[in-house]
Amino acid sequence: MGPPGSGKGTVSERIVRDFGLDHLSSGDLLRSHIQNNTDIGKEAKKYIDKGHLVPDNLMVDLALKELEQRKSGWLLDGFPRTVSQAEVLSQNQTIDIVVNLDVPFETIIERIKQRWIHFASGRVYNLEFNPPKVPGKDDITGEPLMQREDDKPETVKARLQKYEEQTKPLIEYYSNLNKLQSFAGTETNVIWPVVKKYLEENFFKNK
Ligand code: G5P
Ligand code: MG
Repeated sequence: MGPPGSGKGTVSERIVRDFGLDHLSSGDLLRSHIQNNTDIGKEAKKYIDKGHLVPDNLMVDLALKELEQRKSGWLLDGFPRTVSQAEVLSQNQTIDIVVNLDVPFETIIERIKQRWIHFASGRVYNLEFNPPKVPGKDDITGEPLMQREDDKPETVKARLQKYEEQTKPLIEYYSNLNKLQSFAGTETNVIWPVVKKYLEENFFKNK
């Protein structure tokens, strides 16, 4: 977990690369529903475009259904995002470790301006930090990159505010359960080796 733009997607890609977990990003899942114009996508879009969270019941049903299809070893990115989502999740699944990315809002606002994504896969680029090999094109498929609708400065402001109000309480929730480890910093390349070492020593060593 972590605020919008803190690097959840970027760090998740590295965890998947190095540890081979199955990555489920709630944002990517919602965006694929929007792109396919499903009923869930139409409903979710109303909230996402304003920078609000989609309602808990919609999100929980969607995420739990996805997890049931995945046998073992998954990594959640962006879910749960409210205490009520976390409570339902814990009734259905076991969480081993919660990684919290603690990145200042000023850093996030600058990063998001430069973000481009490959919609179909969720691969994330940044014109400064990890630019695509060919400008405007996805490295793997060569398909065009896009900017997210909710990355407009006004919407980013709303997302950060919703994070403060609705998601930050989860830090205490998982801390009280002794599951949370926070990693503070402004650069993913500095945070990542520390996250990796922590996961190796505290989780994957016994797997
Ligand atoms: P999402 O899609 O989960 P957010 O807002 O939580 O959206 P986001 O924006 O996807 O999170 P991130 O994954 O944390 O950000 O960050 P990232 O994409 O890896 O990195 C951000 C940018 O910074 C990228 O361009 C990356 O390349 C760059 N970058 C990374 N590290 C560095 C660095 O060190 N330096 C620099 N310069 N750049 C760097 O959710 C979207 C919406 O869906 C709904 C909500 O409406 C939400 O707003 N939603 C939910 N609603 C209810 N409940 C849930 N559980 C929901 N999940 C999603
Ligand atoms: Mg993301």
